[in-house]
Amino acid sequence: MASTGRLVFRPHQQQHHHHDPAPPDTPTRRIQIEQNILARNDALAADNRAFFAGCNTFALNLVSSPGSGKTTLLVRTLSALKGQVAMAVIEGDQQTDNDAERIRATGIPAVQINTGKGCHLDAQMVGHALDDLPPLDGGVLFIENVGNLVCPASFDLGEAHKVVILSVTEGEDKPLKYPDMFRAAGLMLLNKCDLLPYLAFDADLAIEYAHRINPGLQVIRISATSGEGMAEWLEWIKDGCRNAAAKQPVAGTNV
Ligand SMILES: Nc1nc2c(ncn2[C@@H]2O[C@H](COP(=O)(O)OP(=O)(O)O)[C@@H](O)[C@H]2O)c(=O)[nH]1
Ligand SMILES: [Mg+2]
Repeated sequence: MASTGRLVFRPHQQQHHHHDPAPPDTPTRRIQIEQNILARNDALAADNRAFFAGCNTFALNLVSSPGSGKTTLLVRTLSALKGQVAMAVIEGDQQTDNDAERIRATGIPAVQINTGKGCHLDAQMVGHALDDLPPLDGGVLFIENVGNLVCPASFDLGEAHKVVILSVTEGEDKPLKYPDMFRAAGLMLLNKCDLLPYLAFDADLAIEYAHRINPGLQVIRISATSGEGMAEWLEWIKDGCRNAAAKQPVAGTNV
């Protein structure tokens, strides 16, 4: 596994409601199974969070529809921060390790997780992937989730923040249609802003909708292509790394 850096999760290994084999599939039973899965995930996410705290790692869970520009933004971000901040990437997709290959081309280590039929990463998958990554003391771990605005909202991975990427080609009302995701996020990147002159997309309206769902949501207008907004995003990441480190007790002091 370490040799290819790619983890494949087959359905029989997954704790996922779509594959539960229990025969009496009543609504009550289904709710019970979902609650058990989420409780188990939350416990493993707490383990990941404790691990990140113990090694001063700022972990970000990047969530969006397919094609909003997560990997493109990541590649640009890694190239900009390389040499300043320790970084690694966990890539989630149903199939292929194309995105991990794109990340590795920057020289930053990446592990690909293939979820098979699964529509999201879970805390257990991320915990396994951490075994294949170098320590990142004071650095940042980017987790690119499976492209999907629904399921990843419910699964805590132990991250400091979910970062939701909405691109201007997707329609202003996505925050209203998929409120759980926008409620769960700490930052929204409004990507592909370079295309605004060619579209009827109303960026102010999209941001207003996002704030209707989550009034405290921070928003950065960005373009992975033109570089607009990149400086603000990079500062946000560096601030997060500093805060993650500041939360740690200083070694050798007894307060
Ligand atoms: N015009 C424009 N295209 C972008 C931008 N970011 C990504 N793309 C394009 O959007 C497509 C999907 O990008 P990708 O990074 O694979 O999206 P992902 O599925 O979210 O990882 C690619 O063709 C990118 O070149 C951007 O800021 N502006
Ligand atoms: Mg991608």
